[in-house]
Amino acid sequence: MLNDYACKCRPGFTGEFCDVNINECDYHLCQNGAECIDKVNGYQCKCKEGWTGFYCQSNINDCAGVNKCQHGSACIDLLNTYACQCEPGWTGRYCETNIDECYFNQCQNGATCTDLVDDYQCVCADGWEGRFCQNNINDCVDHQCINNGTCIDMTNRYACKCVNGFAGKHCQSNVDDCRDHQCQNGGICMDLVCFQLGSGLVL
Ligand SMILES: [Ca+2]
Ligand SMILES: [Ca+2]
Ligand SMILES: [Ca+2]
Repeated sequence: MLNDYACKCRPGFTGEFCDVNINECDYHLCQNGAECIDKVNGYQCKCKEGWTGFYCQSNINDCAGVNKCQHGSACIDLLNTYACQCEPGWTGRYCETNIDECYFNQCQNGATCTDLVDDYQCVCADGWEGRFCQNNINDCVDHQCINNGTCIDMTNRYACKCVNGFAGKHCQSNVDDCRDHQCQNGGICMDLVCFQLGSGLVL
């Protein structure tokens, strides 16, 4: 066969006259939804957002460089974004918000609540103590009830319950029990408390 010839194609072409650009995308290895772009003797993977690498096989580390995670939160790489894993007591996209633990507080007896990180503190009203101000302080510890008066604990104060014959805030007054006496027929009223104390007797 005279004048016959054959074409020896350059890589990437085929056909009797090398006029066919081989579509290497027919057997591409692009990953993760990447688009394949046919080239001469090769192809290129056009990655979807968040992927990188020749075959788009690598998830870009979106935590690298600057991330906005705050207050000690860990950065978690996601696809084309990231999330912040908050430490206890913080919330928000970037853990920027201090959770208000006072919203559901157990402070009692008129206490005010102070928000802390993952905690709160009850600031007790006068006369109360304890984690939640649940304890009525015993104001009788240093009471000044005298003359056998009984101390009664109240809120931020105490009262004295006096025995018969005494009165006053601290039972300090010896009442004149004869003031309205009903001794009749010449009977003489003796103020018993006064008499007993004066005579050295003790009830
Ligand atoms: Ca990523
Ligand atoms: Ca808080
Ligand atoms: Ca008290």
